[in-house]
Amino acid sequence: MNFDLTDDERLVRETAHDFVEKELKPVAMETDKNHKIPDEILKKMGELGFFGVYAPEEYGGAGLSFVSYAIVIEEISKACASSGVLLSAHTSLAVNPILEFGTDQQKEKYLPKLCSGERVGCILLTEPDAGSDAANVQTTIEKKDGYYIANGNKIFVTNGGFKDVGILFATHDKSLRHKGISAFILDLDSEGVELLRNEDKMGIRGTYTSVFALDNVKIPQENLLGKEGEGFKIAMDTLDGGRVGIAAQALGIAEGAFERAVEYAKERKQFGKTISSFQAIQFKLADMKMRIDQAKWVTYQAAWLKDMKRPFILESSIAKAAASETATYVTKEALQIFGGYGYIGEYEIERMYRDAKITEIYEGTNEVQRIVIGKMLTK
Ligand code: COS
Repeated sequence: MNFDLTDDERLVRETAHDFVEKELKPVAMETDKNHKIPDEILKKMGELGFFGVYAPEEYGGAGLSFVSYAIVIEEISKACASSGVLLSAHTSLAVNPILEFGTDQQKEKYLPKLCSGERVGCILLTEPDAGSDAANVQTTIEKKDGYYIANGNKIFVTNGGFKDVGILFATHDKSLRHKGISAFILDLDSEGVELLRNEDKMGIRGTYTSVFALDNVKIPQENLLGKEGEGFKIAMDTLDGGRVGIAAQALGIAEGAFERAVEYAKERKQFGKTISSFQAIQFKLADMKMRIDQAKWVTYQAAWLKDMKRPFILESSIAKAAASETATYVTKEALQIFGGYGYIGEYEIERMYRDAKITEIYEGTNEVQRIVIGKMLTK
């Protein structure tokens, strides 16, 4: 068994780490306060290749492994969970389905601008009545005059506010449930696509979480992704990869909070000693570290299995649930170590605590992950 990263994976970690320390950390607080990732940060992440880490070079990607992609998300999320999920949703939920299910023409048309960061991708799957029950999609699609026509509502669209490119899921016949769904590449500047609002949220406040209405949106036939009726399979396969991205994001949040808690415990004095000398604090740090290392290896394992093109549905759900529960646990304990200072937000822990919670919810709640794990174990 070899736990070593490849040279490329080590290099991409160094590159991401360097960018985080010099450029991302200094603006992470303002990103949260202003509800916006600065444009220069998006531009720099594009130049560094972070928008297309594992897409092949022929489409403008960096041509690296899925493990490299997880490492980039992890490093970035140590400082800024908003930037982490922006990249994760873009890559896993838009670049990946085009790569895996797209035609050559679709790849040539959409991937270069997505991989450079010129356009930001998203997924339009969730609806008011189709959240965990993803097969209950109510957005309709019908063929008319050589086009597909979409009508319906989509919510919780991470990155939707960029209004660039989305992967849309819609049904030909609701009674068929998952067998009636198709997937499409949708240009979000198409007529009839209305961005109703970007939600105000508890955490990951630098990202857009958008609500759309689709009113007789004309989609060219060549934008069908895969075959008609294959949409649910595409959604599930897409989410399998996406869950590894969220695991990496959660892992990064946990590691970022842990690093700050250790530093603070070694500086903060009470009763004439640093608080790190108290066993109560050391036990907390030990428990946090144990949980982080467990989350780390299941996340890397799931990413590696995807690189090896081996089945990884079980492992991706385990990684997502384990890492997100680690993130909420570790940020809670870190905040406790910071005491009152953690609560007023002076030391970033307050933001990390808020950012962590969503990782237990999006890209399949942890209850859904347990359904997937349970089904895999008993089928
Ligand atoms: N990966 C690949 N295929 C999967 C899958 C997965 N993780 N989960 C289910 N499938 C396949 C099944 O194998 C089945 O295929 P066949 O029709 O060939 O047998 C098909 O999908 C339907 O499966 P199932 O009957 O289990 O579907 P359900 O409607 O009961 O839903 C859950 C299963 C709950 C697991 C699914 O709806 C889900 O993942 N929900 C959460 C959606 C989500 O994450 N939303 C957040 C989006 S954030 S952008």
